[in-house]
Amino acid sequence: MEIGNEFDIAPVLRAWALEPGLCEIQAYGSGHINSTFKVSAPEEIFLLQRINHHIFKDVEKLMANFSLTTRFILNNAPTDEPYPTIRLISTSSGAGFFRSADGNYWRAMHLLPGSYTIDTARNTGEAYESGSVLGRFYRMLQNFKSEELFMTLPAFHSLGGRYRQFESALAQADFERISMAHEWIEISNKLHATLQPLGDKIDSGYFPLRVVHNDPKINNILFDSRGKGLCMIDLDTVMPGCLLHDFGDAIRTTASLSAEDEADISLVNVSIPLFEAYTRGFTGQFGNYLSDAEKKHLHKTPALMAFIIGLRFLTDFLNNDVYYRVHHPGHNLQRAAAQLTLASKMGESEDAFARIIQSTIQAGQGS
Ligand code: GN1
Ligand code: MG
Repeated sequence: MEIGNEFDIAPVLRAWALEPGLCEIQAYGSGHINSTFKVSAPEEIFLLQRINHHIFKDVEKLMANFSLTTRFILNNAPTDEPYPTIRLISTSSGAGFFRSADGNYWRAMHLLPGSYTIDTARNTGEAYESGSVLGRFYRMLQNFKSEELFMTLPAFHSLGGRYRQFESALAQADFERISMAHEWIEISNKLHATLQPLGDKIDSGYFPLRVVHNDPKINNILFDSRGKGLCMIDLDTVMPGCLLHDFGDAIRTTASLSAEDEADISLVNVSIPLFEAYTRGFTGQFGNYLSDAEKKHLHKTPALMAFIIGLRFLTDFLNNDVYYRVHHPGHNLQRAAAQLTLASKMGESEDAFARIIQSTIQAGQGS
């Protein structure tokens, strides 16, 4: 990717007192919203990220959430259990981010040497580590007061809200896009009817309000060079919310055998061994803190989250791709098809999920 064509990077590097001619820049990661670059500067290799302020409309508040949570973790992580959360690099004037003359917002973060991310779990060890990292992240933030955080994206995972956005996209979409998406619109309506009771229960405030990540998909877990899970990354959506959304989102990406945008939907399937490993890792760290209501509903959340994400991709397709970065025409529809297929498969697996959750928690494999 030619960064120079998209953004004027030189003033950004200078804000960190770097000489642009001495830095090598490469596109990094697979996020759909922000733009991330790996910068190899003479003294350090680090990450530079453009925050998408069309989506994160209040960057000051987003950065305040980021600083509050990472500072809390750094100050409170037990010494016998280090949790190396991501850390910001201040600009040379001491600010947490830089606003360039073209109106873009940038921040820099340390890159832990040798660390890496993955887009799908390649074995049960990686799934276990991923679950364990999410559980540790929650424990690190257990005593953090959620009222201190700004609600930067209100109703982020509200099924009711997302369904209304889908309905209004459908009401104004092009005829051509509606006919291309026809099958997936029908499937969405059926999935909505099945999943609405759980969505409404969450939206009604039935479950505990906690500090949650809101985007704990597998590529937001950082691993060290030996394959050990280190920490959660991409903290932009950390807000007060419902743990069930996180568990479901993690499972939709960790216990699925295919990519989020798998083009061949016959390959979209659920892996029970990967589910079991993730759940063991997660409950091992956080099983003792789950409420009874949470325990009773965890098994239904992978279908719910695959549906919510699939519906959002479909909505964006109907809106002519204004939200997620797409890599080819029809990409959002392809993503929607994969996630809506996955939602059905996750739903078919929920009895197996329930048994595994119950036995994992009962075995107390965790605490
Ligand atoms: C977006 O940008 P990225 O890839 O971290 C989205 C998440 C979705 C995810 C689907 C702010 O996250 O909610 O789950 O795509 N983030 C936002 O992969 O909408
Ligand atoms: Mg994200």
